[in-house]
Amino acid sequence: MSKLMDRTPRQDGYRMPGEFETHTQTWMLWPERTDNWRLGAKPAQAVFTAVAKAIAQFEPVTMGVSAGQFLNARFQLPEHVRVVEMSYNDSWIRDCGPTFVINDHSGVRGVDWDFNAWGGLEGGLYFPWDQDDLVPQKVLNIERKDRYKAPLVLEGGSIHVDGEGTLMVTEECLLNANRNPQLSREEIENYLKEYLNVEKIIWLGRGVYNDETNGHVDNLCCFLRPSEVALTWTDDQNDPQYEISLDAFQRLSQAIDARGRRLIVHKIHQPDPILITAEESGGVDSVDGTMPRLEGDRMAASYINFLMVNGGAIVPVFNDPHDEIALTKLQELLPERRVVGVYAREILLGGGNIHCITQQQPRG
Ligand code: KQY
Repeated sequence: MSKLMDRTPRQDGYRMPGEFETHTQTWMLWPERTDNWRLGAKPAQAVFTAVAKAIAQFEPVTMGVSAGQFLNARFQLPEHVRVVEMSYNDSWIRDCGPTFVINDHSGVRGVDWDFNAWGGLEGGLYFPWDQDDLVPQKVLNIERKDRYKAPLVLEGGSIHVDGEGTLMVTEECLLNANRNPQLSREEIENYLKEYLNVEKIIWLGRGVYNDETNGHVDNLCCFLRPSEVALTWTDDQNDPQYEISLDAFQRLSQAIDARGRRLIVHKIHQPDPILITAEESGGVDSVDGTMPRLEGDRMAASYINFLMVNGGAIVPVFNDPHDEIALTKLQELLPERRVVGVYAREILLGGGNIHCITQQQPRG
């Protein structure tokens, strides 16, 4: 059974582990809404299948699927991917799913944040989001894991931890008036400390240029291991991303983590600007209240939006000259893992990438 806890993870000795720690599985949600995924979501389903297969080489995968898509997903996915029926509004389980926390005695529990589709009625990406908001309860019920209900709006893609007391976030997202306008920066920090069990919060400024999540950190920067981070970068000083990455680099270079260490910052050069084509834009159903996909809009492409799995890293690639450089560099930086590239333009067209469509469940 899954109990609702009336304390906090910190009070109970639970912490959010680094993504690089061991997982029991990764969760995903099958894409189907046609106002976000072009051509009836068929191209996206093929790429989600490729991502699930890539992850399943390293650890088990569970895919949540609506009743209407159950047979189709079961048919497309390999047998060793577990498929469970679930309702949800869209397939971004990084953001709407639970954040798992662990203790030193093999305990695993989940934090259930409030979810408002990246901004609610003030710039959110779709309406309604009520089923997304129930995903943590459903996942934790299936896994029989106890649940902490955190009293703030937050998406999993807006936090990255080192598992040793340090958290990285962006001001653009966490201090955005469309998330928790009633809370001060200090109150937000206090909740993060309680629910993730961290002591030190590194505040970066803005996220990746044109990121519709209001600058999630998981597209900008991630921990490779404690005290070592990878940051999306561009050498082009005329690119709007340049200032954003430079500011993040400077903040990271001056930061001290929870254990008193300075960070090593690795730059991963972004792909060339990727724009939505007329054909891609034309394949998306137009619906009031859902963010439109317009021809010529620049997408927030970054290699940092990858997922670490047991012994591997699943990295988005874009058929861009920088792909090979990014994969080679990440492989050098992660010698203990096998780096696998997955062509991910279809996920990018939906507004995120591989990290955003996955949620790891740590072993504890
Ligand atoms: O990047 C993400 N974490 C999610 C983006 C959501 C896009 C919804 N259209």
